[in-house]
This record gives sequence, C-alpha cells and structure tokens, in this order.
Amino acid sequence: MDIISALESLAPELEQGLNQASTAEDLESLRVTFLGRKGRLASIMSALPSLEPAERPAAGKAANRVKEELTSLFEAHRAKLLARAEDEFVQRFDPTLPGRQPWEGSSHPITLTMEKICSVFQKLGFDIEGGPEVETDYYNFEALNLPPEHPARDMQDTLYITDNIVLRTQTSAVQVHAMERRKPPLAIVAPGKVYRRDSDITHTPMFHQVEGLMVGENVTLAHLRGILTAFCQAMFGAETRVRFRPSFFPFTEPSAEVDISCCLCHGKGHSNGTPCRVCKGTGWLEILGCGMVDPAVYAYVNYPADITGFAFGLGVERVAMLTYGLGDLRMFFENDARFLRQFV
Ligand code: 2U9
Repeated sequence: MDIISALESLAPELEQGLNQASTAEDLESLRVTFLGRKGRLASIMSALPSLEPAERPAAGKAANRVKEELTSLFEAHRAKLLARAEDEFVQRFDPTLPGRQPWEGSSHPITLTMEKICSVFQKLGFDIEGGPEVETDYYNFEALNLPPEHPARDMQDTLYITDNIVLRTQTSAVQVHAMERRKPPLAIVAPGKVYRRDSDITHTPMFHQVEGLMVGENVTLAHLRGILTAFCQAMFGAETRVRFRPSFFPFTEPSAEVDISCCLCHGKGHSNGTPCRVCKGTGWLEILGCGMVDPAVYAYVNYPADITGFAFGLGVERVAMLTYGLGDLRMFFENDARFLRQFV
C-alpha cells in the first residue's frame, strides 16, 4: 500500500475506534495509538525519506491534512463525551434535596444561664439594667460604702486603668447609677462581665455576675428571703431547699450567704456510700450573697434616710456549672465548638 492511501485509511479507522470510546481513558489510549510519538501517523511519516524526492511534497501535504483531520475528530469526540457527562450529572442531580446545613452557632452556656437568671427576676418584677465595664473608683468602691483606705478593698484584687479608673470588680456600680437616675421604689438586676486580678483553676480574670437591688418604703429582710427563695426554686427546681447563713459585705448590713440543697445528691451529701462530688458531702451549695443595703449607700445617692432595701449578687459561671453538671470552669473560655454546640 502506498503512503497516501495508508494515510487516508487512518481517519475512518479512528472514527471506528472513537465510536467504541466512552471514557477519557479510551480517548487517551486512541490518541496515543494514532497521534503519539510512536503512533500510526508517526510510523507512516517515518517512511517519507524513502520516497522519491518528487513524491515527497504531496505525501507531506497529505500527512499534515490527515493530522489535522485526526485532531479535529478527537476534539469533536472529547466535546461529545463531556456534554454527555454533564447531561447525566444534571439528570442525576436533585435540586430538591436539602443542602448540607452549616452549624449556625448557638448561645454560649453563660449567656443562656444569665438569660435564665434575668428572666426569673423579670417575672418577679425586676427591670434589667446595664452599664460600662470601665468605672471610676467612686462608683466601683466609694459609693458602695468602701471609702479610700477601707480595709475591705483588699477583699478584691482590682485591675486598675489609672489611679482613679478601674475595670469593674462587681456590677454594683450599675445600681448606683440607676439610683442616681431613678427615685424609689426600684427593683433592678444588673447582669454583666466583671474583672479581678485572679487566675487559677477556679478563678478567671473576667467572669459574669448578676446583681440585684430592691429599694422602697418598708422593704424588709422578709422580702429578701421570699424573693431569693423563689428565685432559687425557679432556677433549680421547686423541691430545692434554701438556707441563709450570716455573713459580711461592706455594702450590706445585715448580710447573708444563701445555700441551696445540692442539685446532685438532693441534700443527702452522699450517694452509694461515697461523698457527693458536687457538694463535697455537705449536702449544700453556696449560690448567692445578699443583705440589707447599708444606709450609708443611700446617703451617696441622696435617697431619703428612712428608705430600706436589699441587694444580692451571684456568679454566673458557678450557677452554669451547677445547672449543666460541669466540673471545669475553663471549658467556658476555650470556645471549643464541640462543647459549645451541646447547649440549647
Ligand atoms: C448596691 C448595694 C449593694 C451586691 C451584693 C453580694 C452580696 C455578693 C458575690 C456573689 C458571688 C460576688 O460574684 S461573686 O463573687 N456578691 O455576695 N453582692 S450583696 O450588693 C449591693 C449592690 C449594689 C448599690
């Protein structure tokens, strides 16, 4: 067979091959067979030098034409396979199936606990108040009956910004501002972040408090007891027992600490003969500090001398650990999504 007819037989043969080719691999192996460096076209071309010089130009031209023809056959078939694959994908694709849902985030357990605490007090008639985390010495200490040099200032390790400006060590300043703005009677809770120079396994330099204040004519220790008992039972369950122990705070007199019966062992102190790990065997958990507001505080905000009221404070991290049964405070601050997504 002469070279020209050998060349011309290539395209029909390739077409036959392509008719059987249904994958990218089939296509590639045909390309190597026909157009590769050691393929059919190359091997026919290698015979060119053996032709008579007069025959070479025609054979060369034919070879180029065949090469173009083969290439365009390949490209056409490649496009056809691609279109078919796209078609099949579109047919298999069900646009009505739900997409993969990204986690849209959720409220932090501290936020949830703070919201729950506030909602209980709101139902008891308290308003929510807020205020700045940076305070003057006057609002953080002095107006709360902690004048300069008062030894009780040592009770808190304060983060100072200047001599006169501090990161608030408690949310009490919010109540002082509220009393300056509003006349009695008044019932408010102040949730928020507070800061102390303290960092170990049970203390973080920033934590959350909810403090409260109820002031009016004839507000008594009985109101304090009733309101805080109602709060503890709304928060930890109606069967919760509540006890008040005498204590001391510079801004309240008398003062008390409030314990609830342990939410794990229900006050028994043990289960199966081993001491309860939550209350350490005592049956009680300290949950709140409280007291009747010291009259000295009313003088700072120009309230009448015969006004009375009570105040209380609680640490939100502690309440959250008890509600969710957590043993390590640091989990709240690690922001591990596997931990955080468990709270709703
Ligand atoms: C005003 C007057 C009095 C707020 C109070 C406590 C008792 C208390 C602690 C609980 C745990 C702080 O987070 S904690 O470490 N707080 O025990 N707080 S009475 O008394 C006030 C507040 C404002 C004007």
